[in-house]
Amino acid sequence: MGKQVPQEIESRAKKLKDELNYHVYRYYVLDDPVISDAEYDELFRELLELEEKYPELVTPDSPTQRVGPPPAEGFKPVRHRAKMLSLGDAFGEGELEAFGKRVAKSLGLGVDEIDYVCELKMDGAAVALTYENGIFTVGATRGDGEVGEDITPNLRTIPTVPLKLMLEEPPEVMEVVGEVYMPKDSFERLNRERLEEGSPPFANPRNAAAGSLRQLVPAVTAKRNLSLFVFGILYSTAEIPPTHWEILQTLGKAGFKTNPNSKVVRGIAEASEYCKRWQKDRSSLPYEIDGVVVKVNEVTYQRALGETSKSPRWAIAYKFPPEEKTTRVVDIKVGVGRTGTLTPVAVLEPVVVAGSTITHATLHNEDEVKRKDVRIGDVVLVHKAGDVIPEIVKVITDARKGDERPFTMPKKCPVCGAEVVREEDEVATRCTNIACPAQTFERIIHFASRGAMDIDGMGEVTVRELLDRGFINDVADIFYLEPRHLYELPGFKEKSVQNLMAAIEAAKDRPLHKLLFGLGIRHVGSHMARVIAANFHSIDDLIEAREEDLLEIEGVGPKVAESIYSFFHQEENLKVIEKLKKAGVRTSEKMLEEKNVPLKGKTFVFTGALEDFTREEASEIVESLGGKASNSVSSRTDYVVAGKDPGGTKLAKARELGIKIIDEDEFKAIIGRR
Ligand code: 3B8
Repeated sequence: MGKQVPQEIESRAKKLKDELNYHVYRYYVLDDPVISDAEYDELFRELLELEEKYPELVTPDSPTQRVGPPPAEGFKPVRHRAKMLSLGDAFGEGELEAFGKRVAKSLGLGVDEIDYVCELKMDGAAVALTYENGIFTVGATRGDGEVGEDITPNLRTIPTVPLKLMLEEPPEVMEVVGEVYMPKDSFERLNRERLEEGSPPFANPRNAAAGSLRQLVPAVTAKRNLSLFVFGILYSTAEIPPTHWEILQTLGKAGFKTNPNSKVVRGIAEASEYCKRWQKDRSSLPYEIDGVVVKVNEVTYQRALGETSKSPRWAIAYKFPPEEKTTRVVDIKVGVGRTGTLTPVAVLEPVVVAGSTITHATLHNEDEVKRKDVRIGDVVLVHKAGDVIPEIVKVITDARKGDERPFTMPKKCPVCGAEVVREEDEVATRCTNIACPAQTFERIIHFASRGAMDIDGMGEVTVRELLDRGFINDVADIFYLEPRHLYELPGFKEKSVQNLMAAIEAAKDRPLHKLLFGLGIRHVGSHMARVIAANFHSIDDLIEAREEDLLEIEGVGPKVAESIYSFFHQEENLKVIEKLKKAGVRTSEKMLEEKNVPLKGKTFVFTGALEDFTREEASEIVESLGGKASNSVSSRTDYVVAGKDPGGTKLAKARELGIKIIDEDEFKAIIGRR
């Protein structure tokens, strides 16, 4: 310890911290400062000086800590205390009404007897903030809903993130959820600056907010003018108020900024009015919104309604209809996906739609191009809904000059030159070459992606380089890479090689559903992969499965069953799976290993004759359940199983050591065979 901190200095520092935090709150949360910037600066400098002299005074809730040191190494994973679900969407009034009916029906109430809270849906980055005894300790991104990234130092820089809750008796632990956003004007300024310095601009304020939160240097985040609206309590050791509205009030009292436009309404009709109003007025707001969130107000009703695996049943996101703009089709190119599907893509003159710059629009397939009659050179109306891929709504045929060129699907794969086919009753045109580099590339990218095996550093560029050098040809080859391979890639040095090797090693232990999703089986998305993994606990079981077995799973239809079955009956795929196993990639559920070892650490000794098993069989059963069978009684023995005519010495020894003696029936109960 350094110098002893004099009592009066310590209390002065505490007073300064509380006062400064209060003024940040007045300025940023209430937008109603009570002192001048100069006065604030003076108090801040005084605190800074005290902390320099007595470093013990630096506490996590000190306003001087808003720009602290960067995270030690990248962003660590943080598990949320409850799953951060995402909202189901309602497009249009009809779907909102349907939501209202579902809610009313489930609760056994009339549609007009339910109160809802309507909130503007911020188009930012969702975060979760943990407060322990009122002090901000951990802040994380949403991640996959269960595990996010630790971005605490960056969140600290946001003035509307309270470092200390303004509550008399803060809960022991509270995890609060909200949305970090960048105001429109800050976004525009940032992009102007980026263009000037030659950096690529952010496509929209949401990307700018998310990108700013993932900065490795908190001082950069601090300059981005981010803000936070909170909208819920994910977890608390304290009692939660009985309505969502009161939750918002409580959060406000604790020092958080909540959206001032939130409103309690009665019945879905009023909620619908609120949605319409903000759909019309959204451009008057200083930040981007992409809809309205409608939430059942009563917490007891929320609990009664519950949630699906993805979304709460008590809330819905009313999505605004997307903005539309016209632009010109410069070219129509053809991409090849991981299943070999040829997809026509319109190359557009860049245009800003709903805050994003759009340069491409998918045309899905040959029929779609024909149906819409999109030609190269056409003026088209493009539409972009939230974060989905931009689409061409229609061609402005009046704008045609006559020199527009129709599109024809190529007869050869644009990547490998192999024949392409289009099956009778299918819309997709496919490349026939299963070794087509485009497919291999896309498959590997998908396998390594965040939602799948999450191999950090296995991006497009790296995969391309590895493929070009012949270091990998399929997804399993990733696990056979050695540092010497990586050193050959441009830009790879000791640190990056180490990081990628470590990321690959870590990927060997992903849950089964991630592997299943990563394999890229047609019709098996990440949700379906979870469903399948929950029912078949290993790849081996899946290989053995018949289509009928798969069809027994709820949610699995003939299309999925057929696809899974045929995937696991293709020679190439089985070879890849074999290679994955050999490399030590986990192909079964970890749970399985734990579930099936109820006798782990338990030692059995048998004496006398058992009626239903030979001693050999009994020992095998014990071992199959993770236990041990021994021939002699010792202090490490857990059970002595006494059959007919037991030998005297084993029993005597057991009694002497106080070891439990059981009969055959009790043994059968333990092994679950009764
Ligand atoms: C439940 C409630 C997700 C959300 C929610 O402004 C849930 O409430 C959610 F599972 O994502 N972007 C909001 C916003 C987002 C959500 C929310 N409320 N105001 C937002």
